[in-house]
Amino acid sequence: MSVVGIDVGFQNCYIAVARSGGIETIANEYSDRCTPACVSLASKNRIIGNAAKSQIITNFKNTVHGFKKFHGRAFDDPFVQAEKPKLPYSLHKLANGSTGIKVRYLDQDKVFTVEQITGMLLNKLKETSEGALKKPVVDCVISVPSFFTDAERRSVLDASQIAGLNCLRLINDTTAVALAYGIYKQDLPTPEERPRNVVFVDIGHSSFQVAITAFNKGKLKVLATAFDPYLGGRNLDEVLADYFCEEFKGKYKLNVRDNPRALLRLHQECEKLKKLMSANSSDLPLNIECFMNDIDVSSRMNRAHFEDMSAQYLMRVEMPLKAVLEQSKLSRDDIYAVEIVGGATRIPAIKERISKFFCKDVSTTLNADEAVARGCALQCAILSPAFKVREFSITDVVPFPITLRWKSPTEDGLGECEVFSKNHAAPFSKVITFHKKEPFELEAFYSNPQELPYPDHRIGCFSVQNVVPQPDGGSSKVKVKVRVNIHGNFSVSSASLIEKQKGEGEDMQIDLEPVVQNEGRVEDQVRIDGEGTAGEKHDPAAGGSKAKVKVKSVDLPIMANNIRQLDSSVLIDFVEYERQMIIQDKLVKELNDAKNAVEEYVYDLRDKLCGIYEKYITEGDSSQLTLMLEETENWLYEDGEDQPKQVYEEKLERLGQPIQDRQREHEDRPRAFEELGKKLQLY
Ligand code: ATP
Ligand code: K
Ligand code: MG
Repeated sequence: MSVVGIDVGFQNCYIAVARSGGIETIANEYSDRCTPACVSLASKNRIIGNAAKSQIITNFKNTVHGFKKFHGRAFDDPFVQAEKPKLPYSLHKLANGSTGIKVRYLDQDKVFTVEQITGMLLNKLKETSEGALKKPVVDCVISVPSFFTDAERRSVLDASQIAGLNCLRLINDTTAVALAYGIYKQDLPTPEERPRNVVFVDIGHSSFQVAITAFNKGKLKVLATAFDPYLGGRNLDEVLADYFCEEFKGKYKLNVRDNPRALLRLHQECEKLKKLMSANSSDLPLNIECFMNDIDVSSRMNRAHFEDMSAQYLMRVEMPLKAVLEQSKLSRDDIYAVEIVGGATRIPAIKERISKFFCKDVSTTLNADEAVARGCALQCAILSPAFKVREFSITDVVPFPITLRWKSPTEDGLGECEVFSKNHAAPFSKVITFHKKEPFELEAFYSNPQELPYPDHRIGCFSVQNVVPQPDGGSSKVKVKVRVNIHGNFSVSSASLIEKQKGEGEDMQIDLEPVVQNEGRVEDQVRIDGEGTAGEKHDPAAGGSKAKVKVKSVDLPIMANNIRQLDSSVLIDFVEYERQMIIQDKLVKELNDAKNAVEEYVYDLRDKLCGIYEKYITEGDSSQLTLMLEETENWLYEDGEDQPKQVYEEKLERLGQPIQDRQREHEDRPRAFEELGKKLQLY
């Protein structure tokens, strides 16, 4: 079993694994621990991660980045529509209304779903971790923003399945950070003592999240979360880019906005400049050669000016901090530390504002880039039976309250009940009792549409089937279990009908109204810690009546409708399609390797002919060989540009032949030849 944690950022992804005695952030094939969230589609293959990032400019129409927040969103979603004009690639409305990404792939127009694109990225990260662990990777934990709604979470889970991953938990970014912070702390208060309250702030490229977490020995409990889902480092890149666009319009008469390639380059340069300004308050240059219409552009910027222009964004830093503190009902004095992570917390003006709000220096004891991935890996280790970690319990919160609604014989014909209040503990299950004579529907939705960073507050519809009246014609007691699971997804997870046995009934009052035993009755709350114990029910109400009356419980089927998730048949097709694309990529890689081997051989032998082989080869032979190498090189750029793998392999063999022949002729087999012989055997 693999223990892998994946931080899928809007811009940057990190992987941490559990390996001999610890959690380790691992590097990819470029020796880079950061893998850009970037997927480039080409005429023969896909290019993902670091190599894709370098395609952003050259193949901008088919290089997909900045797609994380399209998960679970319709094409007509206001957020998607607002992003669309800023993207260098095209979006496309899919038949089911969701957001598709339109690119050229294998010389054809192709529309991918966002689940497929993230699936590609996750597959790349999976391969990287397999390379590091030297074994297949299936189980993992993946991070999501704490403000992701049901639909967005389901969409990320679908993506993980497309990549062949088994996601044990979608964990909120800030919860992962809290785990990475707390699990190794030796000096946490005992469970009887007052907890240690720590604030975690994560500001990345696209969003701002904050959580207040209470720690005691062996456990962490998230008290509250808050966010600005639309505030991150990228807003500040845009501020700079907007400024320079205007400046270049006047100074160089350049309309940068009309040139996607130039605009992308400007954005990249602005991001570099922004990072430089974090460490340097003096005037800094911006120079881009051959920027547009063969013109070199240059300008200057400094921190004070930058902060001035960014005021509208910097102003927003305080709001989530205020919200989280209020919700937690703590005062500033109750806060032990404010830990900051995420790239954008390196910006001095942002750091200052956080520090000023809490009247405390911010702490940077965690690795700002890797803490989320490390927390994910720790959570994976905790959930994995194959791995031993210290006991640590994690209680997260429900960020947006959830309400159930049903038809009822009341005045307005509807009954409703908020089943999960804001910041309710999660994962969690509750049992609700209804009195019904026939099958009924429960509609689930987020209670406060106005606070939701998502345009549709509906979660789904759950119909409880096979409900029948009691033999005497009265209503049956139906116990329904609602649940926010380990991924933060809501469902009506089970239902059962309580059949009264003989010996009671007539004298019992039948309530025609659906009765909801809500939160007020603590004994009806059932805490579920993991997926495995879902079947367990602790219901003293039923237990109490059992003493007097015999009851039999019959499980009822539940049909879930309008849940925003890929159909299982579609998912199966996507899994298969991903597999085909992996094979295609592998074939292209092998082909490229075979071609590169010929090229390398040419360069290598040419070097050696004027080097170590010089004294063993006659001048005639040498010039004959040199000619042959030259011919091969030309061939590689012309007819040999695009050949099947076999052609390159044969070519390499033929190239090696004359050397092998000479080698055989040579009596005392000098070492150089022996080495060469060995090398040739490799092919
Ligand atoms: P998200 O969390 O929104 O999904 P992410 O996880 O990909 O995004 P991070 O890797 O945490 O984001 O942060 C990336 C952002 O941080 C970028 O906007 C980057 O420019 C910015 N950043 C990184 N280092 C610095 C720095 N030294 N100064 C200013 N900004 C920085
Ligand atoms: K990240
Ligand atoms: Mg992040």
